Amino acid sequence: MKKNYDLYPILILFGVATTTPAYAEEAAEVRMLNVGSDGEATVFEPDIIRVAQGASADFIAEDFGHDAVAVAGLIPAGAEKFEGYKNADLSVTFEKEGVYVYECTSHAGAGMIGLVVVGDANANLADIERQYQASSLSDRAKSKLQTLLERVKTGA
Ligand SMILES: [Cu+2]
Repeated sequence: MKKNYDLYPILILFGVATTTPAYAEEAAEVRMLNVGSDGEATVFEPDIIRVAQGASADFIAEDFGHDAVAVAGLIPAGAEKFEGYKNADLSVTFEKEGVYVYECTSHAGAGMIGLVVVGDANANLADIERQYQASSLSDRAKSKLQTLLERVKTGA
């Protein structure tokens, strides 16, 4: 009996699609905005993204005046501190598991920060909670970070 080899590529594609986690199928993308969809000024949207270990995220300079820069001491141990240029898109590949806190250098004082959660947040969540009060973040950024960390812990 002759086998129908034409079906094999379809079966292979189906296999890949069913074994890939849902969050890896969409490109992780953060927009840098003057005004967020909820009316808040100078925001990263969404302010928390989750990516698989080894996956990338794009920071899109949709409005002028922003950048995305990792905050020293508030990223996983041994992780590369990413640093974008103002008004430029940035693509970052995340090799180390854990939570990355980043800010916009121009609006850090206004609390323009965001989180990238790579794999399991618990890899360094306790470290960040212990260290962020002593970090270079502004008071408004610390206050926002507290809220964001709560959302990470509750999965919101
Ligand atoms: Cu900004």
